[in-house]
Amino acid sequence: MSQVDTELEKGLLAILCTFHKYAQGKMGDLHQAAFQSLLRSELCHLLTDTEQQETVRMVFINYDADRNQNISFDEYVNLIAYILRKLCVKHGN
Ligand SMILES: [Ca+2]
Repeated sequence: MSQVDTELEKGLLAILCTFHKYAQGKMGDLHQAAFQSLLRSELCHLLTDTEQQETVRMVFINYDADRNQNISFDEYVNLIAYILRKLCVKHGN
């Protein structure tokens, strides 16, 4: 890969690296506990109630589109897209 140095490229790599930091299992997906750790540690300023087990469970259920009890990279990207849309609205765009 060529040198990555723009803010957007750094942000995109941070999204990818954060997923892999927490991903476990054969498929490299996020189990519920790992997903919870990711939300609590990495998204606690953008998502509310990340300390609440029930809130995290509901987010997990909402984004586990294929209901296999794991969050795949594509499902994680859907959550990231949701957060980005929320930020866009918040900032009036
Ligand atoms: Ca899934």
